[in-house]
Amino acid sequence: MKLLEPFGAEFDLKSGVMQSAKHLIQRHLSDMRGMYADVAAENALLEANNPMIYEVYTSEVPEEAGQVLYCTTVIHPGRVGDEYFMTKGHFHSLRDRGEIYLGLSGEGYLLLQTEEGEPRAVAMHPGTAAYVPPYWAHRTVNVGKEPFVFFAAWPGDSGHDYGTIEKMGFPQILVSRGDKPALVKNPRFVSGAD
Ligand code: S6P
Ligand code: ZN
Repeated sequence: MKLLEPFGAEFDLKSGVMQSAKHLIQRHLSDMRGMYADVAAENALLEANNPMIYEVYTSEVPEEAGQVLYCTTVIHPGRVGDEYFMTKGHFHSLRDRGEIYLGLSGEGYLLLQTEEGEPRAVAMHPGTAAYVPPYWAHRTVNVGKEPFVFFAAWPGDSGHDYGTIEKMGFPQILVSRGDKPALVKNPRFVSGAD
């Protein structure tokens, strides 16, 4: 067995920038078509400037059982219509793999759901360790005016299932009501149990 060398990776606690990042993933609105509730607002933004919604700095750890993967995610501030910018969201391919998030800067929410569409929401601030238990799909949302930045760590063999969320959406969405975040029913949600 070949041992992996221990190492320290530097990253900026406010911006989330990881110096040694293996990849920088940048997701624009066009990468998540159909995920926001307001179709007209989505189309208008796509035509106007197709904004960058979020960025992920990924580690160089191999995606194997026994390893612990980590990354930082930066969700930019903004909205599609009333709905705040968010990540695509996913289940882990191996459903019994959990995850831990640590809020670094900005204000956000972790939205979760079970396979049956049971929803939960956890507010995240700098210093919040938000726990994603096994079997819960997860998506993060920036409800503030600054970038929302968090660190994540999860088992190396988890994998990502985006397809199920592309079909279902999440039962709840976060929208701006009087400049404050409000959790409301997602009109486009398709229950997995149906
Ligand atoms: C990975 C973990 C996060 C997300 C990242 C982007 O298991 O949950 O690192 O990958 O926040 O979100 P998404 O839904 O596009 O992967
Ligand atoms: Zn995950």
